[in-house]
Amino acid sequence: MQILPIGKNGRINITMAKFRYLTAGESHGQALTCTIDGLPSNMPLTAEDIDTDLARRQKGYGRGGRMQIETDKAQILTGVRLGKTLGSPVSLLIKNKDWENWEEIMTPEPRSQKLEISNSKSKVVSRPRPGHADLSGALKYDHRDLRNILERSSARETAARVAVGAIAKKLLSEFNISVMSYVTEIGGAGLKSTEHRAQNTEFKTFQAMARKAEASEVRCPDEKAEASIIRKIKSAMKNGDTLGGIFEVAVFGVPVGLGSYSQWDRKLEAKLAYGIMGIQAIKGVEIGLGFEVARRPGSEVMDEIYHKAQTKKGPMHPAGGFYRKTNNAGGIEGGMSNGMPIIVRAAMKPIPTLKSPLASVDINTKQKFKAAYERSDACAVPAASVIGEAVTAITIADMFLEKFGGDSIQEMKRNYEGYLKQMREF
Ligand code: EPS
Repeated sequence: MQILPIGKNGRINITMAKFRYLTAGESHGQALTCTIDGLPSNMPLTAEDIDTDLARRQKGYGRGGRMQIETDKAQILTGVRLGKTLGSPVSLLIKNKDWENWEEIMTPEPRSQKLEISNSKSKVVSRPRPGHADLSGALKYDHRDLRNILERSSARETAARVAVGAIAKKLLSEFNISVMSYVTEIGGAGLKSTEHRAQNTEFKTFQAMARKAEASEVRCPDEKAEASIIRKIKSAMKNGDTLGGIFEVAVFGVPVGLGSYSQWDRKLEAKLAYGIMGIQAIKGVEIGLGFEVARRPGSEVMDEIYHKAQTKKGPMHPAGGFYRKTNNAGGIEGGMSNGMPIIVRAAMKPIPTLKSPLASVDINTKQKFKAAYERSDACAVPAASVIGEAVTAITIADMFLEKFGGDSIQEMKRNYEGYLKQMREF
């Protein structure tokens, strides 16, 4: 880990991520791009590894017309040669097919007075949508056209984040760590009881749920729940309304000891919540049993500790043979992974772009109006679940690099094996 020194301006030290990335791009601009720094060399990586997740993010019942236009594909621009990472920054390009319909409006070129086009044709937006970044963004950045805000605050940006997440997953897969997700609720319908709560510790159970989710139009692993969710979305669409929901991400194979109890900004829950809360429209995060811990006595919350002796020749156990029969902690105790599956749950609010718009005020005339409506999705919770996987994978990859980081994948594997040996001999 690198520490930024205290600057003359008195800023405090902050820990710097090992896996760093930035995304760029507007929703109807030419393309999305991202740059990733901190990947080891010699890691196999192809565009197909990324495109699979890009396609998964585009699916879901309740998506609007835009997804009929786009077929997201990543072009690897830098940092990879002959199918393997070089150890240099990896940068990606994802083209917006819709750009050709927006070129005149979104062009970076200055527009000459002569060619000035009318407000309706230039798609100037002056009626902010309640719940969107429109109004606060316009006031903050001093824009009179809300398009200058909504183009970047749009969830289109998450395509780039999913691409970064696919690379993080690829790195984790080198260490047999897998990330999966499914939707539990949409608009109040779905798996509401504790049956979906991640107290189960079995990889196979989660894998079966994730497989079912993959085949579901709303990424829900339960057929009855899926049907009730689809009914809800249909009715919301009919009413010109939108719906939010809840998804759960599970990570398997994480060794003991990612994160640390020693400082607030090194705690694994804190890092995971930071990543998840950074997704557009997310309003809540839970780890493991989540808010339910507040309703139960300690005896029904803590996961009791057991041990199974390890044979010297047997497979290395990530927690030296220590295990739990329950996983209320969601795989994290004291800010550190404990060897059990990591379970993160998140709540997404409904999309603020409503076909039956809500009350708003025109920023120019200050008159009451109905908010602007732009083509949008009625529900994007299934997509959010794939984005949740991506940001969770990025956080785990970052913490993994912090603990086992090396310049090459071979060096990381040596470091990791040494740690597993330490666990076995503990
Ligand atoms: C979005 C509005 C819609 C969504 C978009 C997010 O786009 P458009 O305005 O082009 O119809 O489809 O999501 C994506 C483009 C995507 O790739 O997920 C918004 O306002 O946030």
